[in-house]
Amino acid sequence: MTATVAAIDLGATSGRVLRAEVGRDTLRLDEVARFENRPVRVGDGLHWSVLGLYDAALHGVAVASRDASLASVAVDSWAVDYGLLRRGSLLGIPYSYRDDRTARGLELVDAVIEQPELWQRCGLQRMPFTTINQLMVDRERGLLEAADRLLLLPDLFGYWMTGRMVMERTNASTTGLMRLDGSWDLELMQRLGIPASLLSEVVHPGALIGPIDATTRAHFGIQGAPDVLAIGSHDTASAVVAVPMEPGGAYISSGTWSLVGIETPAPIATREALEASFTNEGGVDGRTRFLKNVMGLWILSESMRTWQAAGERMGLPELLDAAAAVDWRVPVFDPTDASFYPPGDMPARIHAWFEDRGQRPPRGRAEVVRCILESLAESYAVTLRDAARISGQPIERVHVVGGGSRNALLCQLTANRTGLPVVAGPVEATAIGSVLVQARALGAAPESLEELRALVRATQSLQEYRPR
Ligand code: LFR
Repeated sequence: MTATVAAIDLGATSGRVLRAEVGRDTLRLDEVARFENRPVRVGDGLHWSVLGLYDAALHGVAVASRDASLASVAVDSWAVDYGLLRRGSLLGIPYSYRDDRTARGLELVDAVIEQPELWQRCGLQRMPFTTINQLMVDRERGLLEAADRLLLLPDLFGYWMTGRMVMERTNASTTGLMRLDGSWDLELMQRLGIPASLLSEVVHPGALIGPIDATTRAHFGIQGAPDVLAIGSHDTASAVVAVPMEPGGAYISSGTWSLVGIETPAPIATREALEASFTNEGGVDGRTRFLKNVMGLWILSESMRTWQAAGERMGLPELLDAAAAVDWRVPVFDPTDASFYPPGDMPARIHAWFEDRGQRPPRGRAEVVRCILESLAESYAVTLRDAARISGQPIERVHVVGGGSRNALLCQLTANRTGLPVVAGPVEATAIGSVLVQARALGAAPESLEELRALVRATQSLQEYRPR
């Protein structure tokens, strides 16, 4: 038996819809829609075009539902961002986590609770954009007074499709409002003045959210009556499901961000983990994603954008070839520095980073690209060493999944700097994690994560890089 299912995967720079046929020995995917995602700046800040994304995604589902009977659909996206609602209507336009109001949010949270205590409770890496910080800004601006619910973006899409409001567990774990054991931190919410009435019932990956309602199906021309299922709706949670790893394996989920870490049976909320800035996010099947958010190809894509605006005609493949040919040992910078979070002229920021420290900055585009990739690879290597030391789980092999797995230079530099073999692929790990968990819920795919990963290994093309 196989199941035909669809994944809506929203990334910070693009979204896509994939249709898949999944069985015990089958995993075939095809992309049916791809669309741009660009946050839009208006007077009060940087927002996501959620209606545009919803429209493009549901038209994609309609395409996926033609000439195949779709059993289910699921949505994932980046974490932390949300919509506020009142009596079922969305209030305002959801903010992008890259809006700089988050700096104010951090201050507001810090005034109530100190970082070590917060860490003990939720186990999350200190990041400016965590939901809890954003909510404090909403509160200060009086927005929470108007709201009676909060839905993270995949849950908002699920609600729009089905009429049912839920909060999926893996994404909920990125809000800062959830304790390490998966319960809501009601006491903390009270201290912060965030009303608990904003929360909805928590569902776990695999749960049925509900059928797509008839009005929605008719509006978008969706054939049949697919169900909306919960999956790891935090994109990184779904990506980790599809990492074809075995014991000793670590992962880098590489896209706009690089999420670097391991899977552990339980959270690790030790002082060492706090000091090394690790996060404990909820994984599918109750596992923990013990990882660090190490920035990602965002620095490169923003650099490309800056150069293209200045008339550069060389595309990414040519620039990567030129970067591979750079033959001096370029210096490295710390890509996790907060100065690289907001959109803008990354080459200038990199230049300033070295100048401020009295070091020779890279010159020319090829050197800058090489410098970005070497810096990312170096921070991966440090992070993986920390992950192994703190968890006591030895790391023998590194899996790179997501868009960055296509970047051969980055994969090779990662192998060199970690001294470990790197296995690259699959590129569409997030969508694969979504369709596997859907198919499993429908009884068409194997039960354990280990078997699901074996299915990925057996069906997807993977590339190995040896350290040089
Ligand atoms: C990756 C990701 C990361 C999260 C960041 C912001 O797409 O979901 O896991 O830290 O985006 O939400």
